[in-house]
Amino acid sequence: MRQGKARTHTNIALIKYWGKADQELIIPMNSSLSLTLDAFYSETQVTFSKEFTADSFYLNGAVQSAAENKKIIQFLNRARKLGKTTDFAKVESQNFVPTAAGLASSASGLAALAGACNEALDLQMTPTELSRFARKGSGSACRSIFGGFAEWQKGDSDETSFAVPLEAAGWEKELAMIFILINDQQKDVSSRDGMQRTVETSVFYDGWLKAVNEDIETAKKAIAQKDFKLLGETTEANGLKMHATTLGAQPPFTYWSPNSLVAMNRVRELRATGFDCYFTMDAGPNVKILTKKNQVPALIEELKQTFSPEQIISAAAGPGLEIL
Ligand code: FM0
Repeated sequence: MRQGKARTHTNIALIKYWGKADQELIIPMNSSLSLTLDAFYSETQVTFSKEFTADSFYLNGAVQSAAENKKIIQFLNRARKLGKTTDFAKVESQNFVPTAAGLASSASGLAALAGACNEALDLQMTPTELSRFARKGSGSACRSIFGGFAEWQKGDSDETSFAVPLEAAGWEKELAMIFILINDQQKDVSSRDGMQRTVETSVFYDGWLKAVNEDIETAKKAIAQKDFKLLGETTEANGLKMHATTLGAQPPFTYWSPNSLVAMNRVRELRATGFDCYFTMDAGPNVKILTKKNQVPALIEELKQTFSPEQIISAAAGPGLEIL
């Protein structure tokens, strides 16, 4: 029996990954840039044993269905190949999310599984190799190997597509992200399906590709210069461009719900009154607000006029992969 356990934190993209050039290896169409957070994380233990007769996957103690197992089993197959074993595995994962709010993340889950497999099978991967490995489980997972800011450099092959940490001289510690949880719409198009549909059918996808490289460069410049306004404006605009592509897909779709728009408008209003705050959204209705840590208490007070306290969660920059 061989066992490994790891913890990784969720990351939120400021410049989004949206579209795959290679479905099997998860090579993206564009580079992306994220901030790893401290508030949400996964702890995953994997056990490989000759005694098991099948792979199994438990999330927060509950056995998962075949559909949820698919991603995990495909990933375990890659791990077995690298570790030259045919043993089945038991994966036990805990998601630490402040509320049951649909923030369970494949990014932190698959990154933790990559770290756990590395330990269990003694694969001795470097952080770069772990990022490549995690990428093949879920694209955004490759960025959660690192703390703080990370850039997933798209590359054009398995070898060249991985995340790198972005040095910010500690600036990330001054930043925060406030989550506004919007629960009024079921997530009915997964990020995986949504991005594929967009790449294949959206008449706006070319516009996305045209814009995103420049957004990455601008965001990196903003980080290097500790220019919050530039980083915020670039983040907000990039997220809106990603979401615009979904409206041009066939069939069209959107991740926005009425209350997402309420939250976005609130952020614009608060900005007009002097707060440093910008929003972004992923493949669901929640709105995430990039701000400065020292403005979080006052911002939360303001947000409570529109949203209930349970809908508001704040996070600061978090660490990279930890072996447990
Ligand atoms: O995180 O098909 O990693 O850059 O969150 O598993 O590779 O779940 F909503 C946009 C994340 C997509 C942007 O997609 O997809 C981002 C998104 P997979 P993911």
